[in-house]
Amino acid sequence: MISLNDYINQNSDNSDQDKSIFKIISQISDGIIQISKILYAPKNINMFGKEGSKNIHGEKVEKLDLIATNIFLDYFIKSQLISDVICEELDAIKTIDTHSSNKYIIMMDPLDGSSNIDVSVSIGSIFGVWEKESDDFVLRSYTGDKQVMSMYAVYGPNTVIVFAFKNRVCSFILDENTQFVLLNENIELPTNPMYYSTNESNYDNWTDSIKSYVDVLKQDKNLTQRYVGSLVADFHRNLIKGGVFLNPKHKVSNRAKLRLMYEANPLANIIETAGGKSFSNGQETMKLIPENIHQSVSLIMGNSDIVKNLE
Ligand code: P6P
Repeated sequence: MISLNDYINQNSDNSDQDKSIFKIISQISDGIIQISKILYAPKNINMFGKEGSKNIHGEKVEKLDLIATNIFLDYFIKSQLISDVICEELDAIKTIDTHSSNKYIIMMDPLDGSSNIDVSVSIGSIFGVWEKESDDFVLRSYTGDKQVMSMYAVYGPNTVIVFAFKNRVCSFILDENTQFVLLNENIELPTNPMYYSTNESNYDNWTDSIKSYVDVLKQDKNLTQRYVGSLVADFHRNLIKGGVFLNPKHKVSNRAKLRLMYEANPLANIIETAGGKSFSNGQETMKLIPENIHQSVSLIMGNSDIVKNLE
């Protein structure tokens, strides 16, 4: 079994960027291990449940949302590599350390799908890493295609991390020694996709082009419908088995649900590195010019031969 540390030693070219990014991967992984321990063996079940406040999106905050946020922020401070963090649970960008050597910006959803915790459905953590472009933070500069590394954890029957770095997608699983060991060193989307994934209760809110597209997917005998309603769980299944995931915008209000900076962009980078495509708001997801740090977008992503840009 190859541990994450072994993998890093074998694959780092010892450039400053490789050393920095692999250190960030390692730090995030340590935070994921801590969260995994809390989820699977909580010291105190009072760590679960609603915290009582709502986040900027009006969503009820789970206690674990804030615990996870603080765990990762602590690791980012310790890394001495992170300048600023954008986080679903923080209203504004958080400056960690503007020291010149701290030259990366992290955008994260620390615990996505946390409303599923109380029904024991898989949840995840999502991260996108950009090199800081200048001393002043200009959001428009941070398009998804400039990510240096993208990563997620899925807390399911086991804890798995997946990251896209150096033009490859690889995965590791948390073993009995609480160490991440290599699962797949080069994930590529299967050529025969198995699933289409969307919340069909929103069907009447979709544009005619989305409705027609999903109607075609339903007729495809090679596809079956699978939808968990937890983004990382749905994404990970489709990355491994092949398929298309949709969370379209509302045909009238134009409102969308998923966040560009710390959900759509990191996952788009991973799926496109694995050979797929990702579209949001009628464009390639990673080409979208960000307008605000918590911007929501539609998301259609999956195997290149079945995913379509429909908005
Ligand atoms: P819908 C969970 O609350 C979440 O943010 C994502 O994890 C998930 O993919 C999405 O919402 C589900 O959205 O439209 O199916 O309710």
